[in-house]
Amino acid sequence: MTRLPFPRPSILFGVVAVAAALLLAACGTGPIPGQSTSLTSTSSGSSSSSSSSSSGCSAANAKSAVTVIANNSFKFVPASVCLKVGGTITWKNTGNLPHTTTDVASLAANPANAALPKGATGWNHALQPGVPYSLKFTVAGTYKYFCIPHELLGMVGQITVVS
Ligand SMILES: [Cu+2]
Repeated sequence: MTRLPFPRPSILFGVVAVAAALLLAACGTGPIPGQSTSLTSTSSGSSSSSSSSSSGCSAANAKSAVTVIANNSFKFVPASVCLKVGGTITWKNTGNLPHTTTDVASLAANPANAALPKGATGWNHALQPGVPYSLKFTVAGTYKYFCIPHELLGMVGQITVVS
């Protein structure tokens, strides 16, 4: 596993942990709507009904190129993306804090914040302020990703890729 070049001072980690505890105390469970418990259970059939996502994402409304902003409010905007297979997402860090876009379960504080369709490859890339990063998605399914330093503040995103 590659490690990112960011320093992770323990004082920052402590702040993040405290903030996350406060958030959890205030909100209970995660705020992501439309979460499904059957992310990988639809891959057994060979029928072409690949648009059965819980997020309302289908071939009709999927986009082929989407820009996702990472901002100083510890959010990915939009947090949920509906993408055509073969489409590209470009992340842009419009703030002045370092972020990452990461879909590697072993790098997550909560592995539920990372999800990959079968056959897809995870990624972990630093998002420096002002430096865009693009990724092409060739495997349909549901992806969940996060920002390593801000995962516990809720900096998470979801990508649904449909054919
Ligand atoms: Cu971040």
